[in-house]
Amino acid sequence: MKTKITELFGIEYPIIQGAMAWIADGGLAAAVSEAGGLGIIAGGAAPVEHIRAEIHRARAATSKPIGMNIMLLSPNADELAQLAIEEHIEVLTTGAGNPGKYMEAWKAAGIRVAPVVASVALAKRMERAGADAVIAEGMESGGHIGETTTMALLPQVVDGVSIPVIGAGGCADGRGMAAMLMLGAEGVQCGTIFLSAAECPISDKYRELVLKATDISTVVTGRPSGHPVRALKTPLQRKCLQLEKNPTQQSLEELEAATAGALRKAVQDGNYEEGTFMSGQVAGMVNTPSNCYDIIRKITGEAEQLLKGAAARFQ
Ligand code: TUI
Repeated sequence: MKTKITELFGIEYPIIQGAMAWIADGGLAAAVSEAGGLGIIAGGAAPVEHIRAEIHRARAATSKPIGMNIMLLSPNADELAQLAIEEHIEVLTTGAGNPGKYMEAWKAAGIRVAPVVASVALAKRMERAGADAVIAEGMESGGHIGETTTMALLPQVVDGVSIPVIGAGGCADGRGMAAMLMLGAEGVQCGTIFLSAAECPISDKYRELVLKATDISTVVTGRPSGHPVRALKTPLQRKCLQLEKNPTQQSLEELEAATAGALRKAVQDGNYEEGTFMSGQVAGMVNTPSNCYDIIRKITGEAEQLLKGAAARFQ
């Protein structure tokens, strides 16, 4: 399945695994890359030496390209930016900010850079700064999100830049992939579907909640603090929504305290009461345990069939 993105990243299928903080480790990234997509190691949630070890772990498991993500709100973003250069990471993605100040050093090191954007304006700025591609992420996504849906954002970003665009948010099967390709994407980024993969290191409770989720299982909290986050509707998210109805300085501080470390509690401990189980809106379509190889084959196979048959459907 050749597109500008498979060419640019040196991969077989234009599927990028979303960087999920505390989740996307070297094992998951290697499994995705080995299956022909692009695996991404999430940087930021852990000390730099831990991320370095995860990169080494992925390198030992696959000789295919490996990506890394830098969450720009992370206090060690500067160190991670340097780590990517030292470890000869093939592809860097960024989230939750503008990576402009790092771009020159990354390009000089020969790294392919694809920042996540939630607006056309940032996409254009990233193109001018030298980005090789952008990832247009709609608010269907799990985790930290912007305000625009994939359906509306993706074609506008495609129209706004000349570099290849990867669609993100709302893709868990071949229909989503075909739709994004029709909107002008050269590839897709998927996160939530990989929560169903055997190689994904999440607690049993996390996997169970995603597999059981429906179309209306996610909520967005954190809007008053300026960092909206989509996650499964669990006791902590309900408490956040309640407190956000009448936000005061005190309640926002209370929220901040309840939220700190809540993702780790979900991922590692499966703590239903105190965890934040980040997930995209497609959780309702993620119903069966699988593995990275089968997920990538299924999505790309279905998309190819749909696109091949499209003309015949409307005669
Ligand atoms: O970054 C993500 N998703 C994330 S990061 C994360 S960890 C976290 N936990 C708690 C609070 C905040 C973060 C969990 N999920 N996706 C990429 C993404 N980037 N989504 C939205 C954006 C974005 C938004 C605004 C990027 C740039 C931006 O504006 C930057 C500017 O300077 O204009």
